[in-house]
Amino acid sequence: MLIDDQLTKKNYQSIVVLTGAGISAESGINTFRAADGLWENHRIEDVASPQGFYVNPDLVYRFYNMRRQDLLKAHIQPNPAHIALGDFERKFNGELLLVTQNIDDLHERGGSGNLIHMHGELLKMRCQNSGEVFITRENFDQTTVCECCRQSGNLRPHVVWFGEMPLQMDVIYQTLAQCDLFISIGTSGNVYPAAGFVEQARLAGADTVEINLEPSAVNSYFDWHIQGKAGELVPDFLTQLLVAEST
Ligand code: BV8
Repeated sequence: MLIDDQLTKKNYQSIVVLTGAGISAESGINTFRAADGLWENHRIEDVASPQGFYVNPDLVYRFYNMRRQDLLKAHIQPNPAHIALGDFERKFNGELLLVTQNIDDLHERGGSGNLIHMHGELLKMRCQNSGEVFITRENFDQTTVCECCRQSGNLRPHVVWFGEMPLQMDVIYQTLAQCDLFISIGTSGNVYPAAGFVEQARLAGADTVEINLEPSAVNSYFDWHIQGKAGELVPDFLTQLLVAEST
């Protein structure tokens, strides 16, 4: 895979990587907007909004319990793109922040550490009364008792729904404001504020690269485009970046 030699000539010091559902597709996790996407079985507002949770909490608990049990199946493993990002984080001499829209744990299992789950995490639940967050690999619902309040009915998925504030936005915006390379991998660019990060990076003077199966909705904001599967493209791309950094 050729990448523009200009891109690898620079000695980048601060890289922000944004990932979306496309980076987990080759691990067997459905993307949202593909024909067999998650949303196809449900209207977004019914399963990924506070209103949907209020109207039909059981449907929403079931939706996330099903996705959690799917994620924990033995065949769902980090793919070469996740692993390459984990390796890159260890070998890159500059600063690297990985921001993911995904709520799976494949980046952690692929070795990434400096990671922000801006839309929350499937393997966590939150008490709406105390705000405390708990790790969970089990199903839970409104009958589940939280450890903090010792009563049922307070627990919800620790996931950011539409209309809710994504997590750690201050850190993300601060990092974007001083990055010199922004790499977007496997996202359709439909959901904000994540889809607007490329503009923030451009304002900071960063070079911008999109690695995606097809042009995203914000494709025109990127300097470079590498089209194809993340699992096939990301390892080579990051290797070439490291080689350029070391020369
Ligand atoms: C907020 C957790 C205020 C839940 C998710 C108009 C303008 C601006 C904003 C809005 C607007 N109208 C409404 C809004 C707000 C709304 C929004 O953006 N709506 C959209 C629908 C228009 N956003 C919000 O409500 C957000 N909050 O705005 O708060 C605010 C504003 C500014 C600053 C601070 C606060 C909260 C949104 C979070 C919603 N929660 N996830 C869950 O997972 O159940 S969103 C969910 O969907 C994902 O997290 C992800 O973000 C999104 C799916 O997007 P992708 O990851 O891109 O996945 P998709 O399937 O779409 O695309 C996959 C891509 O991969 C495709 O392009 C495909 O070609 C490619 N691909 C496939 N296979 C591969 C591949 N690429 C490479 N390799 C492969 N193998």
